[in-house]
Amino acid sequence: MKVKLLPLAVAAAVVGFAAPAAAEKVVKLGHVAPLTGAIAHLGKDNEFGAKMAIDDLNAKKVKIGGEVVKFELLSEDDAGDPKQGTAAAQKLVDARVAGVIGHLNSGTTIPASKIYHDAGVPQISPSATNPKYTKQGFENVFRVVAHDGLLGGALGRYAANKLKVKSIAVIDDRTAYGQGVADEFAKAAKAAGAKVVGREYTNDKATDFNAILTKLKGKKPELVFFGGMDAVAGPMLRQLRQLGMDVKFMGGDGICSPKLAELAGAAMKDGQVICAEAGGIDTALEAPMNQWRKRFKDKFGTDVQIYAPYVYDATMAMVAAMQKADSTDPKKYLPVLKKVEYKGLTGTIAFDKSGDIRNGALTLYTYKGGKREKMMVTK
Ligand code: ABU
Repeated sequence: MKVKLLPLAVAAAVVGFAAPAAAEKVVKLGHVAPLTGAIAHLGKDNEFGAKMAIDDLNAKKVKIGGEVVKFELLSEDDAGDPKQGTAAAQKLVDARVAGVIGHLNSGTTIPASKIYHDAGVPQISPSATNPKYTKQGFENVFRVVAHDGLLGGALGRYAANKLKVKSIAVIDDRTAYGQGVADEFAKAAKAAGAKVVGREYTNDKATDFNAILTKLKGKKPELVFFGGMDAVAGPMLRQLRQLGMDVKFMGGDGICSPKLAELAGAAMKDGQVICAEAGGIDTALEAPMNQWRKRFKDKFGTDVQIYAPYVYDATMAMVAAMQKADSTDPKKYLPVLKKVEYKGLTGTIAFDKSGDIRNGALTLYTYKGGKREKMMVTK
């Protein structure tokens, strides 16, 4: 007797069981940030941005190459340390990720980029701002925020032209980011007529600044600029107050978090601190951004710190390029990513020849009543 085989779906309907869902193709995406240590709150912020993007993409059941893709996030902790950064990069390359969103710090992003470059893995940093990252001639590296040349330059001009300060002291934490942004700030402030009366150095783990602040106090600066992160800036603000130094305090995106107000406590006076995020949105994008921030808080139980929306957009732009190329193979989607024009939460993600964001904006903030307050968006 000849047995007639029914297609599986028909057979399932006949005998009353559900047919298995169409097979999903798993595509791994890497994310790296410091998830431990003094700036773990910023690393978690970035990681949550990546998780939100992956969950949204998986809910949409994105089809690439005729298959539904299930994105899997491989999130690594580099603790903000260059050596751990390269180890994390190698781990992701070995796991055959299709792309990487990260790292958070310039000091980890730059050395890790060589590993991704050699492996042909596209990398988008959502927050590393040192210009060197995109100046290496690597065709696989991108950044969705403005670089330190723009950031430090705008802050330097603001200090001299708008705040009209004449004497400035500059401190940096000797990291790739801190040193770079402080140099750019000093260059722009001097060009705009201010005088740098003192230059001091610390490190990204320091908590005691009495020696350098006492030295600077003698030079009577009207403003102190700090190139470094919020975890160091907070205690520095407390010690400035203890020393009776009534100065304006400026810094780049690394200090520009809601957490800074908590770290500085009552030592931070209203309007004393001015910082800039290396991104900014037009008024038309404010409502969707606010809705997204609410969704973020509902999902993770915490407010956005700085760059979670940029991580989200970086992930979405990478996947938009995969969809357009109809492939998750880096060789096929990288050329499309170079030309991507993804309309995201933070604006249009499109890159220049070196991989930097086109038309990168900056947002200046101050703090009042312990809350970060937007002053202006500038391009
Ligand atoms: N851009 C500020 C923090 C990250 C970094 O560039 O090191």
